[in-house]
Formats: sequence, C-alpha cells, structure tokens
Amino acid sequence: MSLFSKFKNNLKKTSNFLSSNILNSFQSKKVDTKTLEELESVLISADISLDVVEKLINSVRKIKTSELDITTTILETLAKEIENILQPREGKIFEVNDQTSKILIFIGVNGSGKTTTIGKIASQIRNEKKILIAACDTFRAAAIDQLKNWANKSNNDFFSGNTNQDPASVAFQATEKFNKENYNYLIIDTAGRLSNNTNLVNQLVKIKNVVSKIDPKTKVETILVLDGTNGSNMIKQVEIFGKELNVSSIIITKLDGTAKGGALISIANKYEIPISYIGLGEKPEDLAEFSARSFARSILDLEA
Ligand SMILES: Nc1nc2c(ncn2[C@@H]2O[C@H](COP(=O)(O)OP(=O)(O)OP(=O)(O)O)[C@@H](O)[C@H]2O)c(=O)[nH]1
Ligand SMILES: [Mg+2]
Repeated sequence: MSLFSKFKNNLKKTSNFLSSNILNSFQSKKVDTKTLEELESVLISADISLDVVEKLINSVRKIKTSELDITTTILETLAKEIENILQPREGKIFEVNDQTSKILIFIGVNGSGKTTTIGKIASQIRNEKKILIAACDTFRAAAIDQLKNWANKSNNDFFSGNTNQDPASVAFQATEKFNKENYNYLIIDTAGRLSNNTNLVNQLVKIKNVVSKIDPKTKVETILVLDGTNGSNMIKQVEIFGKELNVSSIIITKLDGTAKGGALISIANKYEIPISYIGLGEKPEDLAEFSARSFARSILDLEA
C-alpha cells in the first residue's frame, strides 16, 4: 500500500467529519457570511485552533463565487493552506544513509503510545540499523514485558534492569552496552505516570542528563509521543514536557481512532518542533512517516 493510501484509509474518521460537513455548509454554492460562519464552526469542531481557523477562512473568503466547481475549489484551497502550515514541520528521526549514532528517549503521558511506537519503529528499521531497546519504565513489570515482546517480535536486542531499579541507572547501564557493542540506535522507553508531573519530568531530565554525559559524541533526541484522540488537549502536554526537556520531535498516535485529527495542525502552527511519525493503528506497519501533503489532502478526502 502506498503511503498516501495508508493516510487516506486510516484518517477516515477525521476526513469523513471534515469533508461531509464542509460540503454540507456550501450547499448553496456561495461564499458568503453565512457559509463562512458554518465553515468556521466545522473547523473549530475538528479541533483546529482559532488562529489557524482564521487563516483558513481568510483564504476561502477570496474564492470567487463565479467559479464553476466551487466546493472542489474550497477543499483544494483549504488543503493548500494546511499543507503550507505543515510543510516546515516535516522532519525524520531516521534516515537510511545517515550514519550518526543516536539515543532516542521516548517520553509522554501514560497510554499515549510510547511503547507501541518504539515497537513499530524498531520493526520498520531493524534491517537498516543495529538497535538496542532499553526498558526504563521500571515501575511496572508488565511494562517491561510489553517492550520485551516488541523487541523479540522485531528481532532487536533488549536491555532491562530490575523492577523498581532507578530508571536513570538502567539508562546508564544501557548506554554503556550501546557504546561497548557498537549499536547505531539506543531507544529508551520511559514511564508515563509518576506521583505527579513534576516528578515525572524530573525523572526524564535525569535520564537525559545521564545518557548525555556518558557519550558526548552520540546525538541524544527526546521524542514526545502524544495521543491524537486527546485533540487540542495535546497542547497542554507539549507545554508540560517542553518546559524542562528540549523536545526534538513529536509523534502523534491513534489518529485512526479520532475525528480530532485537526489538532495536529494546531500543534504544527504553534510549535516549531518537527513531527516525525503519525500512528494509524496498532500493527507494526501502522506507523507512517509524517507527510504534510498526504495529511492535508487525506483529511479533506482529496486524491493524491
Ligand atoms: N488505534 C491505535 N492504537 C494505538 C496506536 N498507538 C498505540 N495504540 C494503543 O494504545 C494503547 C497504549 O499504548 P502504549 O504503547 O502501551 O502506551 P504507553 O505510552 O507506553 O503507556 P504507558 O507505558 O502506560 O505510559 C495500546 O493498547 C496500543 O495498542 C495507534 O496509532 N492507533
Ligand atoms: Mg509504555
């Protein structure tokens, strides 16, 4: 299946919502105050932030009512505008020809999809890179097992400490193994829940400091995983984690399960942080490199 078909098939909840409501709003085939107001409320209901909605409405306002196929023109205009917002955020974590070794620390609130996303990435790139996956979510034995299963299934090496061992000390040992045995990538899974957010963020900062100190040559990246079904609430999470940790890349998961996919556009508009992947299901292949054009056209139910 092509990347575009994957986007198109798995973003149906958002695209059904947007395209059917937009077509409904413009039954009169006119661009006027009433139809623009309706469009505005459709876009807001799709969790697109007000500043973005304003931009989109302004671009549609310029369309001449005399145009023949006005609804297609409206959808095409919206898609172009959305693509322009998203384009600067396209950014890969992984390039086949890039020889840089990396330590990737996955962070995010509990249930956002960190462990699953690590499993998917490790499955997809296992033939390209020598990967060590480390379980630094040491609070629950089940969390370690879940990650170990993904490592086994994808044929990647796995490192874990003991239950309740300090996560930063597991990260320390994993980094030593990573250096000694010449891995390309060390992928670190972390816990999503602690007694409170401050403790959680402090814990992550500690992990980051520990792995950055051991090996200054290696690039350390912090990957923030957000649950797409949270819609605009994702913004709060970018704030919480972004304050203390320099977020290198964002991954938005579960976009197959929500009509609130428009929130991705709000995030892209608000933060200059690259979006590397989007989650489109639970299977290893259901993780797609983010593409601005494919996303913009898919959510408006347009063709590639
Ligand atoms: N439909 C769908 N489900 C997903 C996606 N990504 C993750 N999930 C599911 O979301 C649930 C939580 O995912 P996890 O990977 O365990 O989340 P986590 O961030 O590691 O959670 P904690 O370890 O509790 O912090 C699992 O049931 C996953 O299968 C996605 O893109 N689409
Ligand atoms: Mg987990």
